[in-house]
Amino acid sequence: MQPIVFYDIPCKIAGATWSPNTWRIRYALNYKQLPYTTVWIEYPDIAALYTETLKIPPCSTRRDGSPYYCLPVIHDPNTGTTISDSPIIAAYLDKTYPDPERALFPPNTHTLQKAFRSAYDEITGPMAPFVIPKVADILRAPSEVYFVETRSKSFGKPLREVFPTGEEYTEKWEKTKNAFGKIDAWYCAEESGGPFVAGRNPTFADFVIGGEMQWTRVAFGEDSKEWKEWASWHGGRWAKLIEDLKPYEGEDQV
Ligand SMILES: N[C@@H](CCC(=O)N[C@@H](CS)C(=O)NCC(=O)O)C(=O)O
Repeated sequence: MQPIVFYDIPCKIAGATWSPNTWRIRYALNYKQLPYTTVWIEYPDIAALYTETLKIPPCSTRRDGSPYYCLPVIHDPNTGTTISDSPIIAAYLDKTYPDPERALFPPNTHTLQKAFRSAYDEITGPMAPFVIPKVADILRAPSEVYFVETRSKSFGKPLREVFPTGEEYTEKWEKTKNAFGKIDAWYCAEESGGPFVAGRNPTFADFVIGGEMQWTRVAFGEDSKEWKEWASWHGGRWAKLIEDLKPYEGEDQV
């Protein structure tokens, strides 16, 4: 099998990968033991990757109607397929390389996992003003400029002013902890038999949360006050999740 080409966004921390959405597919490729090589693309070059290099349609449409070009994207030279959007990529990998022992979507879980992602996204909003401003600090120069500009626009104020301070910090941090408390309560290891959402083996749902935990840890920094607290929440569930997914991190990092 020829290696799959996996497009990811670099950062300036040696050996670290940070993007929550690309982590989903990095984990998936490693879990399914599929060979791949990473091609690193800075944010401002993603649009040209779609329109000029790969000639594929945009991943989706932004609220203002403009095309949304984003990563992850994969090109599979074995089938000639080039696709974007992590759930679609994951479904493609399961279909093209079926392995019942390593299914991202075990039988009949597509709908449940879609509902899971939607509920997860609805609950975890409060983390955004803490994590997103920190991402700007870890990006390389061309991506940093793009990121600060686009995220300032979406927050409606300069990104440097988004990170909460004073009472707002305490209140929003508590909200973030409570949001993850709700997710923590979803897990029922006694019934499912394992550390993961569906039990003993990880599924795409775990790669969604695992990707966000990697994002959070790398953006805050391992030794930051924020990550140390976060890692201690809910019996250490979030740090343990990263640990449990370690076998699927792979070695192909910047
Ligand atoms: N629905 C997409 C979302 C991917 C996404 O938003 N990726 C971010 C990086 S984490 C991106 O490339 N953003 C491009 C931009 O902000 O211009 C997926 O699940 O793959």
